[in-house]
Amino acid sequence: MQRIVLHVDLDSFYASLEELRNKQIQGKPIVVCVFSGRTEDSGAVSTANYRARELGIKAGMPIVFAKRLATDKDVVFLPVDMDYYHAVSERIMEILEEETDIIQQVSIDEAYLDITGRSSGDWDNAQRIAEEIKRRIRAEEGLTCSIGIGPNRLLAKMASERKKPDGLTIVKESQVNDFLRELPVSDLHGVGDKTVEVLNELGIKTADGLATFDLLILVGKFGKNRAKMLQEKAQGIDDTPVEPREIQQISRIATLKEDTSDLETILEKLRELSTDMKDRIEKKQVVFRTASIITIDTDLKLHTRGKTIKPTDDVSLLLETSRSLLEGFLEDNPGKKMRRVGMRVSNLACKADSRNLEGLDRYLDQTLTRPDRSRR
Ligand code: DGT
Ligand code: CA
Repeated sequence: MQRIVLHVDLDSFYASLEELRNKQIQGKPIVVCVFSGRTEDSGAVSTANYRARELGIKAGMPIVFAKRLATDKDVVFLPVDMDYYHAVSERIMEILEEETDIIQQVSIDEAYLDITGRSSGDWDNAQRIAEEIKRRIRAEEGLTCSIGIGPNRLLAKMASERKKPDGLTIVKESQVNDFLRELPVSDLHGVGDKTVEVLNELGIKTADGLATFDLLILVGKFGKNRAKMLQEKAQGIDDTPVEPREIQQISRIATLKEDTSDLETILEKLRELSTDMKDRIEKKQVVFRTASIITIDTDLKLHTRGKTIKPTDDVSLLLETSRSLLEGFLEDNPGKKMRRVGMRVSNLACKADSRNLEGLDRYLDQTLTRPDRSRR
């Protein structure tokens, strides 16, 4: 069957998320920064939305430079809020998980999906899957993404970069040569600036130029393995499998009907979420050792509190722990109203392996409670 891989990449991720939660900055150029705190503007740009990119502002640039480019323009500079980005990222990955059997998340906003089985190796089916993913991410999270589809990871990744933002690019097996023909070597995924410099010195500018170049000369410059790898890339060859990583945590979060600090109202919402959590815990065949609550207050600040318990897959224990964590949180934050609440299990282990964990726990319990005979 034709192998089909899909690469999903969210558009200007952090900046889009900032825009999403604050109506007042919608439509403006937005720059999200990591402020190092040494001086007011020391630090670097983490990302810029596409309007800010039009001004020349981009990731990695010192904030001072970006501010110079923004002079006299209505540009919004904001600090990163990683908790918020991770919470949304997790939900997006869950959407992707539901749309495929094999997924490998490679960064906070990027994942490869092997959809060979789902699409039955058919490109039209693959396109429909990609359209459904785009539709869901937009409907459920209000975000756009760019998707590339190809016969392997390398081509899927390069296809997703071809049209951004909100793109969908398909490179079928039969279109690979056309796709690569005039592609600058700098656009080959995994080929860095230094390599590009050496290739340019050799007069190699495009992927097809690289693919047909004398291998012996390349070996002389880069060594055997790297030279071979470069020529394979230039031909769009890549056998790397999409390898699912072990999931680290499972969480659910939802918006309350109205902002509240009432324990029972919040618990009611958590009970609702727990049915979904139960399904996922069963589906993933895991036990958890840490139970947490997540709350987002009316200032959109995210708070989490967690507790380590004995390995279990019992959601009623999660609810019980959530209640006590929530009681403590509300006590420490009197009058603070919540907008969104959620729960999370982490410290996961495979159910199949959990017997060993339980055994270990029992062993530790016994050793800790057993009287110390040596002193008698
Ligand atoms: P895109 O994909 O070109 O539409 O734009 P982004 O912003 O999604 O860029 P991407 O996919 O390379 O990276 C995803 C997020 O990772 C991005 O929103 C912010 C963060 N990030 C990217 N590059 C840097 C960087 O150089 N420094 C820091 N601190 N964060 C970065
Ligand atoms: Ca991105």
